[in-house]
Amino acid sequence: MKTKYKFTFFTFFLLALFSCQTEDKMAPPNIIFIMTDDHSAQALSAYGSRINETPNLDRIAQNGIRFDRAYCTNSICAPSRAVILTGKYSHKNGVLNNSQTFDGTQQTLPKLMKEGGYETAMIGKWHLKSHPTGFDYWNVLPGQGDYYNPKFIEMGEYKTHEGYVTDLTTDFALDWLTDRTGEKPFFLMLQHKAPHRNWMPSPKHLTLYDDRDIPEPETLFDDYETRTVASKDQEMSISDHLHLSYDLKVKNAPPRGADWMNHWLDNKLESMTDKQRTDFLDAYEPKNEVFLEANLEGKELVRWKYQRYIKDYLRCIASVDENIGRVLDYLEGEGLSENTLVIYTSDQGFYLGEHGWFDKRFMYEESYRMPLMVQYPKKIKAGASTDALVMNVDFAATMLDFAGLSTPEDMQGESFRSIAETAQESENWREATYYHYFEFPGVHAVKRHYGVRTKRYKLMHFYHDIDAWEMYDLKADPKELNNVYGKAEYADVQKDLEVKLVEAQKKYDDLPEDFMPNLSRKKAEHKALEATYNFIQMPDPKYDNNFETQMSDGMKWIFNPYVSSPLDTWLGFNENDCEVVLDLGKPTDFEQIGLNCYQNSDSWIYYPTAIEFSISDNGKDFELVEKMEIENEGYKGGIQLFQTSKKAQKTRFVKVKTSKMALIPNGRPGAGKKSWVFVDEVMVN
Ligand code: SGN
Ligand code: CA
Repeated sequence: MKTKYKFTFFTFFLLALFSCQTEDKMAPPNIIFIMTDDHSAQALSAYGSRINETPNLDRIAQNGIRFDRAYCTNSICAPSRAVILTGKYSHKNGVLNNSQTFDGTQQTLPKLMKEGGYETAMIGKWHLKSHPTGFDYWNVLPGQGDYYNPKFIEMGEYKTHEGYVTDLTTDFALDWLTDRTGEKPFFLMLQHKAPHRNWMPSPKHLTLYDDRDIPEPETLFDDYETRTVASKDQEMSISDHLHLSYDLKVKNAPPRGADWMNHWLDNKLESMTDKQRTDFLDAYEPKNEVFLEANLEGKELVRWKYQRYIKDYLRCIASVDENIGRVLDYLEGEGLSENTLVIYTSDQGFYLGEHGWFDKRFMYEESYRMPLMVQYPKKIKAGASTDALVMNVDFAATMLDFAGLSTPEDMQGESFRSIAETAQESENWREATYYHYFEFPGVHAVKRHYGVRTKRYKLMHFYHDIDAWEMYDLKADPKELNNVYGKAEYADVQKDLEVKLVEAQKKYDDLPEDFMPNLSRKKAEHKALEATYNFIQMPDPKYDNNFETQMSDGMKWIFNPYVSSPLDTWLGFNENDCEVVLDLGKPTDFEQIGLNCYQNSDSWIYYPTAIEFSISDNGKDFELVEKMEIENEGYKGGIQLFQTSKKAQKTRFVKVKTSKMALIPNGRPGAGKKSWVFVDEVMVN
């Protein structure tokens, strides 16, 4: 009797275990990770938006769980993407700012998914410069991508598509989902460019909101009292930094011609079909005429700019909402919903006029916080929400966990699967998030800073060219208008946050003083450090940056803390090509010669189209080592060292000559004008 009972129980136990395992083994969830660009939680009705409705996106929260305290670790595009792909902070994955190239050879989430048996795809905005790795299929926008008739790079091949970017991105995703064999579970990263600056709505939504005013945020006219200089010195204010033509679509905003940014909108219009352009101008021009006529000033002008900005931003979101509705409908129609984990998020938050701003970067709530909604009907209860502190660095571990795959030791994020499934956090879940923003000097002039946030408080340290602290009691002051750092009544809280900050920096191995020198004055080692040199063609005096030493002083970094503008660390060539001869002083063994170049195609700075590297014993008769042709993939920004192939050789003189792009091509900022080549440092190794 006893034996029989034992046997039955044991069999039952085994069977249960077996069926459990086979169920999980046989049906790991499909995963769709949907990420928009710059979509703030304030513009989602699931988060109680005062300014718009997002019925389709809200479905995800209604079907699943809404995270109310999800945060990014570095509030800017490429870095956030790199964090999500690697499950590691910026200082570990190598993308500290938007100008760095992602090293696609490192361990990433898609690679682990693929190894774990998933069919993987990446469609939409990528923005990491190097081509995607770890995906069975990829079709991505080059750089930021265009709203109208965008180019995509499909598995390495450039193709231009007629249409609107949010529709096209969705079409490509649905095509991929439809064409799969279905033998494996899928992992799809679907990443929309919208609603990124310059906020160009689809033809369908051009006049949406024309019949109403959008409510203004309470802090539109913030005076930054009690805050440090960091919030006063930024360059992302609605009043001063939104461009009337490019950002706000006032085609004939004065002064025409004098302001080169006017060309940006012209270029965008030029790239449209006739029908698209007519619809676009018909929507804006009558309103623009009224605006120009009114000659607004002061607060009235700011209010007008806010309305134009926010309406265009929300119009872009309306298209995202409809298109994600298509994806959810597809899943439902195909019976895939039940076993598909759908995650909706954005790379960070965004200012929708709060503090008088647009853009992101600061650790203040509006740009620090990410929307995050997750549905997976099989495991996640509908209509749940949580205030657990989660971060984008946790996403990779969480998705692996849902997929039943293990998380590598060196990933820094932690899985929040059980929080998603139960809406409860365990006792030892984190008490504080950790943040670190690096891109300064840089566009929008937001100072470098790091900080911690608990459920109630936030401590921030701005560093680099300042040393300034801010602290907020988010319960008493959710809009972060009252900096309480150093206030006696908060002394204990401050002490506690300071301890948490040190702990976090230790835990994530992020010690600001460790990497600062790398970004600044660390000398590169190479064999031309002592070289003298002569320019055969001279740099343009507009950027007079030490012609005598710049090319061989071992300094080749863009982010130089001792200068105000990043361009000040480069030599610029506009009329001429860069042509320079270096004398190494004596015959020198070398394997490679290289030239470090900078590109920022928004500022008319392009990589050369070719570079010739030559050598000589006497400084007169030069022999060509290599002529390097440079194919420019997608333009935009970056720093690259162009080097000859490795080969043991000897020389005393080295000549480097670039071939510049003649005129900037149509469709690019500054089209038809001369381009610049920016170089810093000839490297001999
Ligand atoms: C561009 C934008 C900036 C924006 C950065 C970074 N200017 O430079 O406003 O902050 O991208 O955005 S624009 O005139 O080109 O639109 S990010 O999403 O890539 O981080
Ligand atoms: Ca972004």
